[in-house]
Amino acid sequence: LYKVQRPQGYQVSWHANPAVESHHFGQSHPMKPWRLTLTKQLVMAYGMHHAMDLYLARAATYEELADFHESDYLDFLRQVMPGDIDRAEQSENVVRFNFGDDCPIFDGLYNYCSLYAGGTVDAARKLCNNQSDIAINWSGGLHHAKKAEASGFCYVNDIVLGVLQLLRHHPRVMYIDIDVHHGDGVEQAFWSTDRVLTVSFHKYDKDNFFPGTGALEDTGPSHPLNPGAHHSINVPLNDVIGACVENYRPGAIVLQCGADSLGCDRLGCFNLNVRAHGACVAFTKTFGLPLLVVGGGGYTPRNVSRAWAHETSILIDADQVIDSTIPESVAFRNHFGPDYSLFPPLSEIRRLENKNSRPYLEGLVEAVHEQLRYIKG
Ligand code: TV7
Ligand code: CA
Ligand code: ZN
Repeated sequence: LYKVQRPQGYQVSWHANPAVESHHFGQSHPMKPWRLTLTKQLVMAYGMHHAMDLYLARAATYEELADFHESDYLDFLRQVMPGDIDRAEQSENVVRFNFGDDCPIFDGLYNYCSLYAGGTVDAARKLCNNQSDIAINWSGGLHHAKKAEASGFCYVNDIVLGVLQLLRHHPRVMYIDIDVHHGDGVEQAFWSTDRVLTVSFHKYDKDNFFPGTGALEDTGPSHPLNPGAHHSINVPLNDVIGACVENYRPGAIVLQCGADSLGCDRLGCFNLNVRAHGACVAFTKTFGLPLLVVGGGGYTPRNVSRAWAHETSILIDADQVIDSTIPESVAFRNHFGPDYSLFPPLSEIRRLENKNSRPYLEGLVEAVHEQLRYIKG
């Protein structure tokens, strides 16, 4: 049996509640909380759980959710039932709060939301208490939720709640989002403050790709009396994130690891492999700052679980010691065939044209560096 050593000199905490995993968005809906089961099975089969402090996530309380969300919205979320989508007396709120195909009302919805949010709030508090240096909640990362609106499979914005906790202890917090979609909910929540720097990498196509926001030019409200003026996009991590951290000097970093930026994702159209996605996590870790790591998108469960298991191994400093062949003992091992590797050749399975030319990328980097002149920590 595999057993991984604890990392030297720092503590990693794992925040999860298995009750999250059994919720269903509906047969054909791409969001499958079951991917969390698969991730946990991999992490355990590799013995990585021996290297972390394991916490059973509590459900976030109504009051905790109300740190960001409006009570009208939370009241609705708490009392809706499957079927209300078609019930006339609820139709006004269903529309107002944006429930529907992307954000269905399913059994246990409020329970699901409060559990994934509780995990992120707990994780942030452990970082603030110095009881953890890197805190992980793979069930969180639901970056589209607005204060009174569900959006893009997200109902409650656990990231915003986590950042709000971190802001109690740190003057500045940086948010990095490698999900293929724009982290619009987090950006919007902190649009008017210079205490949070949000950086999202994403596919941007105003008319054809959800949510259609996050252009390079959308850098924050430019009014001279408004302190928030900072948001960036679509950029090679090393060249940009390093400069952002150096300039902004955050006290903590929140990293959203949406795995729909991997090749072969059911919804995404990027082409990262598991190692490349993991390299973003490894790079973020090099700053040695308190780090809150959350999940997010990811719609091909076998690859989501590979990526998040690999990233867990990076965070506990065990990526060099675990075997790239998926352990014999793992539950649902058949999902990982025929290669049974942690690192399948994703970018060769579905050949995609590289639409980000060198000059285009250089232009983006240049623009972000230009923008950094306005940002000082
Ligand atoms: C963080 N893309 C969330 C990403 C949210 C993306 C969308 C779907 C989709 C929904 C389904 C479904 C789907 C195959 C894919 C404009 C619309 C088009 C709903 C059918 N199959 C994250 C949200 C995005 C729901 N939404 O960042 C039920 O794809 O593009 C849209 C909006 C209107 C609504 N319709 C889709 O990764 C967690 N939705 C099948 C069944
Ligand atoms: Ca993103
Ligand atoms: Zn996404």
